Amino acid sequence: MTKELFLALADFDEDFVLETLKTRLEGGESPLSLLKELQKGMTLVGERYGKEYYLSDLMLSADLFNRSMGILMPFLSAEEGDFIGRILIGTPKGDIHDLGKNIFASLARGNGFEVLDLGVNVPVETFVEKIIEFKPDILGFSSLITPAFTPMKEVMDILSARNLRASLKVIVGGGVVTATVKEFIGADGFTTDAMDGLNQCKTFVGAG
Ligand code: B12
Repeated sequence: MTKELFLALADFDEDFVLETLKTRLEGGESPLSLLKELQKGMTLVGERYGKEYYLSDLMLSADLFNRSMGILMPFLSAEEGDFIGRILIGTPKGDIHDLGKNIFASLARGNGFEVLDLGVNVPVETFVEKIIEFKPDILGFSSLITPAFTPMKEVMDILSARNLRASLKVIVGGGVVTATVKEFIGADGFTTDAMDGLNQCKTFVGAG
């Protein structure tokens, strides 16, 4: 029996993962369904972390995931849509996870959004300054660790205090995000899936 892709990723079976991706893409499989399998593999790495895996294993998984995305990305961002809106995105202060953010940013760019990506570990004030400068329709936070929830709330509080909140839609994405996080920071949407996030963003700008 052939090995499952998500298991191969979590076991760091690099040759198998990269070969399987190429073969299945050539066979006409949807890059989005392959992405879902890779994401499942990363979730499994997360579950193994603290048991049999260490920080070095998280780093290994990130490296293999990036190589895999090198193969998938050209297929994911192949479509170029008409301009439908602007998204400002970033990973808040204290958090350096960016694999999912980068995927969402590419997907959004390939679907007609102009995206300004502030990167990782973004200070609260930088979010606010760049929102004033770039005037996005949507603010997208990417958040993978719980300590990053408070800085997001701080950004939101400043936006409300300066009357900048009403003209923006806000979405928070990332593997650990739930409806509770959305409520805590006062966002309009949340997601753990880039495609679902893209659909929410399209609806926000009336292009859904
Ligand atoms: C890879 C990884 C790392 C890598 C990150 C490399 C990188 N460049 O990103 C490294 C090694 C750096 C790392 C470090 C740490 N990590 Co880490 N990491 C992971 C792991 C295994 C996978 C995350 C990942 O990339 N998944 C794959 C991507 C594609 O999925 P995703 O991020 O969810 O993104 C998808 C969607 O959510 C969505 N999306 C993402 N962002 C956005 C934004 C918007 C706007 C939208 C619409 C959509 C969207 O689109 C993506 C595609 O569908 C997770 C496990 C997990 N369950 O997630 C732990 C995990 C997130 N890490 C964890 C921890 C604890 C840490 C460390 C504190 C470990 C340590 N002791 O130092 C540090 C924190 C460093 C810091 N200050 O940020 C915990 C967090 C627990 C918590 N609740 O706080 C997790 C959950 C592991 C665990 N089970 O304990 N980590």
